[in-house]
Amino acid sequence: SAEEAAAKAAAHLADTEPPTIFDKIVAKEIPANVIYEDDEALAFRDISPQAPVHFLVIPKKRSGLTRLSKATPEHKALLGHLLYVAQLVAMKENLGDGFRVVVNDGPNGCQSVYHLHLHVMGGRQLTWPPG
Ligand code: IU
Repeated sequence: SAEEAAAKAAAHLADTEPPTIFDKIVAKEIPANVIYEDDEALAFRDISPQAPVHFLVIPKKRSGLTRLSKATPEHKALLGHLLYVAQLVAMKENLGDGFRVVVNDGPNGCQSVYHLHLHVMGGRQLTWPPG
């Protein structure tokens, strides 16, 4: 459909944006404390943890997802997979009492790395609302 073609074109355009430090982590060009990996996703500990457990889940291929708001219908399966991995690794990290998943989008969301990533935080009583 025309809508799908437009979505494909948009995804291609977004992928022409410069690589980020997360591409180097995926390529193992810079070290990271990787705690989970499969064909599509990587999870590693955040370098600046905001909770006793704080890791990031990212797609290995950015696939145009510089930020969540770039998602198209083609990304639905990948987005579902990332959320699935978030809880899988949370359970491996003994966060059975609860945890939080956050996606910062854009300037107002305080996003700093433009390669989609889910923050997973836990290991203490979290508070709500976040700042
Ligand atoms: P943000 O949602 O884009 O603001 O989050 C980026 C996160 O990536 C932030 O929590 C950083 O501490 C983290 N991070 C990292 O773990 N390793 C790095 O080399 C870089 C950032 I640069």
